[in-house]
Amino acid sequence: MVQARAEDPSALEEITRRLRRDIVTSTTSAGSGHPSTSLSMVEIVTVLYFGGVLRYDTSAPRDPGRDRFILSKGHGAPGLYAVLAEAGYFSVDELNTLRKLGSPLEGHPNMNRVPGVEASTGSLGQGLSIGIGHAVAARVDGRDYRVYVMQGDGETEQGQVWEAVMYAGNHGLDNLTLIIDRNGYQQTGAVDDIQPLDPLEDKLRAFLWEVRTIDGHSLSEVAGAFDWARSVSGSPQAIIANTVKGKGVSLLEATPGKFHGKPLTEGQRDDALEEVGA
Ligand SMILES: Cc1ncc(C[n+]2csc(CCOP(=O)(O)OP(=O)(O)O)c2C)c(N)n1
Ligand SMILES: [Mg+2]
Repeated sequence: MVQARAEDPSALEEITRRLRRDIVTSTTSAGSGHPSTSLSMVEIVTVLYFGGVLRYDTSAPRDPGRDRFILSKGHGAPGLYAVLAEAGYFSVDELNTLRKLGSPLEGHPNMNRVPGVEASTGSLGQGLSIGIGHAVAARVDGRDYRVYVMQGDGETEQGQVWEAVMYAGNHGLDNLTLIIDRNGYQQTGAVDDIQPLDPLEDKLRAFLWEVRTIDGHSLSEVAGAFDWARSVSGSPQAIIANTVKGKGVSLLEATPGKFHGKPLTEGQRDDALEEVGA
């Protein structure tokens, strides 16, 4: 089992550039998919897989002692695939088969076809419940693995999420960390215009969670939040990561409400790749 840790921050930054490149390239090549959703989570998955957080073994993806990362916002699949390829679960070349007929890299992650995918997600609101299953199983089996779940802020409106939040708090699941990718937008507009979440920290605390809010694009803040999460005992932890939908590609950042689920054209992709600088 490895716990990959890049030697210095610039190595992590270099990984974020490659992941952004792969997200943009694979979705344009597919002609569909969710680049803006994937771009907001890049620093978080980079630190999870390369900042010494997750314990995993690409040659034994189902090792019972591994830590679990569940992408509940399954439409962020291009971002998940990019980091799994970077980690070595499969080749980076395969990313360009995204959404193509016969490819295991479906529009939403399929745990039965892609090594490293922990849960088949895409129907929003389910990942935290699945994560709770793993967290409880760790207790029952006497294992020390940890479970990380990432969900969207729009997704956080779902009823099932709050039932799961209540359960995890009541059971003090301290091996469970929820990351909320708070990029401010859902499919049809701004979260604050549709179903505001605030006071989000207070709500989670009322359900007996420990909570921390961070800048989800600061590699050091993300790393610090995971250090903190592992130090908490007796309660599940929520990391509210303030992010920018489409981060790193100015066209997407400027129009987050319009670009949900839309890939860049080839011309826009070329500009984006220059901007990303991978
Ligand atoms: C149960 C369910 N309802 C609706 C959808 C359609 N849908 C796909 S993405 C999305 C918006 C999600 O927004 P958010 O959770 O904020 O994720 P972001 O793309 O901003 O990271 C919706 C409504 C879905 N996938 N599942
Ligand atoms: Mg969102």
